Amino acid sequence: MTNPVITTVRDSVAVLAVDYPPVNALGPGVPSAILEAIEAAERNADVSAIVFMGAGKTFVAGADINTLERAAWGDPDAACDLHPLLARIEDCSKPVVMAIHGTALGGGLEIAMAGHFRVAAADALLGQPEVNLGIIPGAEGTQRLPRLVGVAKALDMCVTGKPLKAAEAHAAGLIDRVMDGDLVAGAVRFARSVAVTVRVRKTRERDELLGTAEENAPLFAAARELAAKVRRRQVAPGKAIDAITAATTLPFDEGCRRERELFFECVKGEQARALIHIFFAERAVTKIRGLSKDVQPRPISRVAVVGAGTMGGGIATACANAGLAVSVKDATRAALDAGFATIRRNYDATVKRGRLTGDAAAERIARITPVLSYDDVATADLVIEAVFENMELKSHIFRELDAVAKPGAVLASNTSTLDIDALASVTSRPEDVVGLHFFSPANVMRLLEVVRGARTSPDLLATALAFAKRLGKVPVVVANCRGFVGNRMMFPYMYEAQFLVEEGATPEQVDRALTGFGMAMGIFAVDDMAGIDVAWRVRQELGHFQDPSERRPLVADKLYELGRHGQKAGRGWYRYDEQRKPSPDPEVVELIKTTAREAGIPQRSHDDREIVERCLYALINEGARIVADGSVQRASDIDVIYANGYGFPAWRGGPMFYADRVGLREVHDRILQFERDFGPRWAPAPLLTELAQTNRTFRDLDRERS
Ligand code: T1G
Repeated sequence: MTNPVITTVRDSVAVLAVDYPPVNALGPGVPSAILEAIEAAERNADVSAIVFMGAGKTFVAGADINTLERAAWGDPDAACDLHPLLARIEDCSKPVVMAIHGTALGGGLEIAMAGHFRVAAADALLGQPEVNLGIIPGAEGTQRLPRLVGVAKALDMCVTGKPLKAAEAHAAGLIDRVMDGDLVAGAVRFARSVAVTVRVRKTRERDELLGTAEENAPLFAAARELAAKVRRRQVAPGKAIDAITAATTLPFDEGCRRERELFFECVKGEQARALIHIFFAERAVTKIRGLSKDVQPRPISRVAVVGAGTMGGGIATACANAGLAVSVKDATRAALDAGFATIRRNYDATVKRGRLTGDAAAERIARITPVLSYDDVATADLVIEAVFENMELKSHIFRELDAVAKPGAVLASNTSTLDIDALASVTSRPEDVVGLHFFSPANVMRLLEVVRGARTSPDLLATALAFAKRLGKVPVVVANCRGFVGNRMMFPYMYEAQFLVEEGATPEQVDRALTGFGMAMGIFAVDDMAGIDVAWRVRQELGHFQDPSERRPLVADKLYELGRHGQKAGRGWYRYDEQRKPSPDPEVVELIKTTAREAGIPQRSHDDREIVERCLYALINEGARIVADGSVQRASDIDVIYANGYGFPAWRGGPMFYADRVGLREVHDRILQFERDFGPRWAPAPLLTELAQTNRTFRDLDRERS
């Protein structure tokens, strides 16, 4: 291995650059190379100070998550101990200046905090994102961070995992200076000046911000509340709080030992496995079989959205937030005005919540141009159709787009159910057509299903992936199958929940069991939010329940006919007050009972286990069919879809990973039992049977195929 640390000397300052692409993570051999470079610079009589930085696009982005993964799966030695390195940096007799650009995350920030000074480029990000991986900072971050930024800020950073921008980090005391201009030159100048004038302080000896027990008690209580709110049911945030508590009550070395214990408790836990799985699964989604890295995406600078409704407005907002100029077209002035007013209202609400300044909101709104004609659409590099879910209307629009769009423009549809190939076929350029299935609210939800048509060209696909990244979304490429992937799986899950209530459970009991499992929302609450009418229409579009022998849910159609269309109507499966707070509705309970009586469905009680198993195994069984028919490239793609678009708890790793962890044999046996009890809708997916019988997991399958 070539030395991952490059040392150069500039004006008697040693500049140490970690060069370990792609993100300078602390892979095997990197910490020891840093340590050796520090010692060599300390020994070098021509060097008066040291600048430490990252080569390429970033500072150190943290511990190597590959080794953490190995540790999580049973090899605790894989998680390297950075203590000797950090102590060596902190005890260095020459000032060590950390020069940060890109991201200093996790172990990267922990190294930075062991330095004597920190300077950063204006666009740098600094954070302890370990909770995203189900773990806590494991290299003394919980001990040094509160010593630099105080207990409250350290708690916030370690519980939310959110990084600070350079200016915020400066205000918080985490860095000494934000550098304009050339970072290395600035850092070298800074190092030369501190080498002669400033007494070096070790972070571990700075105890003045640690507060008293009395001062800290309410901070810890608030942090636990925050954790319960933003990271419900997750173990790591509580352990991070425990570790920071140790920082305030124990001497530094003992605090570090306590942190290490808590770190290993997390690493060995099921949640770390699941969240690390999601981390790599999210990075795998853009590696598309047959799509070479050399395929260049088409440049996108102007976007046009056709349709100013909820989805169109959300997509336009997502584009404007990403700095793109976007026109929104609708057919009538009234529709356009209404759509634009909603966009404005949403921005106002964001400003009110303090998430955006008024100026920034105005700047973003100014990027959105409402238009009635196709003139602006004609100059767009990417057109996203987001009109009402109706084939005739969408085909009509695609014909118009084909006539006006410039050559090479991407023609995308935001359809959630319709056949992309059928839409492509009405144009003279099917290779330029792709589905971009956004999830509502489109400016918030991270998931983007990229629907690859039979003739979608490779560079168009690469363009869709690059565009998604630009919007900060997680794109998952799916085949043009009915309902695509997320919804195709959601329907059996939703129907099973409806069968459960028709057999005697109540919507709130089912929802409680599902949120108890960790789902962000119960399925009945989801149905009410998305609209009972929307689900009804999708059922018609997808032709569900055409086979008369198939058991079909009965109550949903009745709710639709009664105009109980969900939240927007103030009533659906639940009743909603002015604030859209749900409460159980006796009328619905009665309707369910009557319907079941008329249909002769026997009534009984259900425990939470049965509810969760029936709903989730319906989801997983369909997922197995999807993997088998190639509608996704890997099982883990489904996990990414469900964790980012359907409120599945990421700390359970997504539905396919969850099935693996339960054990595919057990899942399969239960499904066979359900088949005996409830009939052929529960026939196990052949792939599930195969994996269960050969004692393999979906994860094994992904590895075999990669
Ligand atoms: N380890 C190993 N590989 C990593 C990595 C890491 N820390 N970070 C990124 N990669 C790989 C990633 O898999 C992908 O690989 C490539 O780099 C580019 O990533 C002791 C316990 C840094 C902001 O959580 O947030 O430190 O797919 O596509 O959009 O307390 O990656 O190309 O083969 O995401 O430019 C804490 C995680 C670790 C940072 C860059 N650190 N990474 O984003 O590129 S725990 C993190 C990120 C820790 C200490 C502990 C992002 C990024 P491939 P990318 P990007």
